[in-house]
Amino acid sequence: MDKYIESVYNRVVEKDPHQKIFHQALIEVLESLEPAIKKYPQYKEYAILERITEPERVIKFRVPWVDKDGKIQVNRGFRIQFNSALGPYKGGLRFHPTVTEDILKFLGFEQIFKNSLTTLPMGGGKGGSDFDPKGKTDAEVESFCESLMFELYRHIGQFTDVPAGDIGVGGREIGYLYGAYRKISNYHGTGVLTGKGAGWGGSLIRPEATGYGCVYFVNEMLKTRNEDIKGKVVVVSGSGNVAQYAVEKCIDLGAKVIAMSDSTGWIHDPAGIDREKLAWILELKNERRGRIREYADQFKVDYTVTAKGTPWSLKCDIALPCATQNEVDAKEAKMLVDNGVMAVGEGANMPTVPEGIEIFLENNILFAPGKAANAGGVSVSGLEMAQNSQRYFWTREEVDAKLHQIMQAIHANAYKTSELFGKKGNYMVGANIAGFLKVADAMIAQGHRV
Ligand code: NDP
Ligand code: 2IT
Repeated sequence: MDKYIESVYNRVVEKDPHQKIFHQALIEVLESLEPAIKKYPQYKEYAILERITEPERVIKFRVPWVDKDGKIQVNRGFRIQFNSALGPYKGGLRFHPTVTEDILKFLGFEQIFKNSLTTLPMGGGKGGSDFDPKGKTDAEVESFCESLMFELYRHIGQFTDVPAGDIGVGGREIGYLYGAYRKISNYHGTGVLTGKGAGWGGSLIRPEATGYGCVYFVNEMLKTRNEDIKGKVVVVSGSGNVAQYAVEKCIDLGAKVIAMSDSTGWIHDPAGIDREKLAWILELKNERRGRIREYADQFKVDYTVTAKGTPWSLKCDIALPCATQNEVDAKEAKMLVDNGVMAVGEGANMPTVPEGIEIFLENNILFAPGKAANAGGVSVSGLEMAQNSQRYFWTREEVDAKLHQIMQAIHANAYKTSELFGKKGNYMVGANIAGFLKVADAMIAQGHRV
């Protein structure tokens, strides 16, 4: 590794030695920036890497709330305001028991480059809590969201920081958060959160955007090899927001999805998940908040618990990991390659371990890194902000067309940049460098204090 890049990496590790997931995200980006740092010495001169790896602000706070038995519970809330060179901090909130400052720094760091790629004016941030919404009543979730907002409200705003959803935060949570924000501030600031309901300032297609965008990106990659997603066999992990709409778009474009999962296990439906079965899954997951195992009982297909393997053992043309970080290990990447996978599109953030990415790249698999492939979600969040600013809304068709256009632009930019820096077709290098250049140039232009 380049000495300068190594010194930046070591400095971060020495300061926060326990933030392993953040270090993983960092090394992936830093290593691929090497040709850009060599070509443009000004980035070293202006200490861009030293600055960009340090969040502008980390907010950490107590969130007390009342459970269904009237007992007071305490969780921890966070907001990492990582970089605002391109616009207000923008990024989701994650509610999951594994949430720590480490996880949110990884996600916030990735978000800087992802948001830069979208072409829209958004900085990077991320937040959330170790609160576990699973098994909680609506009233408990409401109590928690309200308490979180009692602190968060003073740090956010349409020109400051605009949170949205991520794991464990969907339409229900955004509703409670937005209600609390309005009540506290006496301000109908629709641009303060995205992922709102379509009737009160939300954008059409925002729920679908990440999944749809991921499939649009994969299809663009396939085109470079004169292929098309139509007729392809697809394996999807997860069964939450991103997975659900990735499956829907696959069905729309004529592909066959044979598997989905949750953290306890996965189903294998060789006949393919059709529209009717997908509607059943949406009701199961979004209304009844049940487990994917119930699909196996309902449609008489195989179900395997996670402890006994993952859907990556299935033969498929396309793999879409849409659950969480590090869910595809090196062994599983090898299995996918051996079984003939053609393309991998990361709907989730950093779902493939570094050795897994190496295996895909060595084998010339079309590999779309999360910060490019899943940028459709935050892109439509940006479009939601644009609509809010206009006090207006666009039709489904208009938003979907803009989303499609943005995903094509991200693909073209990542591809062109990979070629420019001598790694043609390596979308990881292309996306990292393309995302970085815009932010780095903005930081230089705005002076050494940003
Ligand atoms: P959801 O909460 O809607 O769904 C998450 C899914 O992943 C569930 O099926 C969940 O299973 C599974 N999952 C979560 N944690 C784990 C784990 N530790 N091990 C195995 N499975 C797990 O979240 P989203 O669909 O919104 O997010 C999925 C991924 O996509 C995340 O990486 C997120 O950062 C990323 N993303 C999301 C965007 C969005 O707009 N929502 C935008 C861009 C990226 P279970 O129910 O059992 O927990
Ligand atoms: O990881 C992500 O890009 C998101 N969770 C969506 C962020 C957003 O602001 O819409």
